[in-house]
Amino acid sequence: MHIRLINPNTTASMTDKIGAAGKRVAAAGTRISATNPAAGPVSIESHFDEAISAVGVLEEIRRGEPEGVDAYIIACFGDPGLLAARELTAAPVIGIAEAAFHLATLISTRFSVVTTLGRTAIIAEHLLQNYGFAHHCRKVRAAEIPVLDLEDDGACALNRIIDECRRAKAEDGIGAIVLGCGGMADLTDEIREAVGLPIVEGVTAAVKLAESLVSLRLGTSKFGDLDFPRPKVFTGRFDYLGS
Ligand code: 2AL
Repeated sequence: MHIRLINPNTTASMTDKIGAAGKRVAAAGTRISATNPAAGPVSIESHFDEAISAVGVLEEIRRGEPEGVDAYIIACFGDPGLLAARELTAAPVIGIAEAAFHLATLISTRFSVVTTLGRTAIIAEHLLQNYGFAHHCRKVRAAEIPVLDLEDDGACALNRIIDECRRAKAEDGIGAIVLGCGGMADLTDEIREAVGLPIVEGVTAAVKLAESLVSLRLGTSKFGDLDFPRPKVFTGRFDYLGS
């Protein structure tokens, strides 16, 4: 089976890291490919960044369809464009935040999220509410790391994340921690060892969920709101999206 990881930001080094993390956990026989949009923000850390990146995600889904991709993963913790992406394909589409939340509830009764910037904590909080996980999550914490520092300043960023995870363990009354950024996909083992709690990371969680859905022949339902969009004309620079 072919799983396509879509990094919604345009930083190729992060796309490579996300692809490598997916390959590390993929089953024999699973092909992992990783892409990012050609245009858009280099990192996603605001509602504006998310809205722009969602268009890039949808373009990547459209590119994947003729290639016969079996499942897609949206590898940014805001899950930008998730429901719209599901409309464009009959394959499963999984966001890394929803994947991590689902797995965290299977191994703990309460978890906290450790994300990048305090400013983006609200995005995770909205997702927890929308997905129905809010009462499983004690706290969304921020290590106050800009996303691209995960690329440029790995050691310092790792220490700050570990410190925040240790505070979560000491103060939140939790059994597990969810890492709140696709750019943290390579840090899970070091954080788990340093903190001594189960650490749920979204890219790897989503790969294993995608493999499960494809094995079970479960794709996005085309009955109801996730059916393919109704054919219509798109005007101006979006005319290529019309049919
Ligand atoms: C993210 C993420 O996962 N990738 C990105 O560019 N921004 N979200 C986050 N909260 O840091």
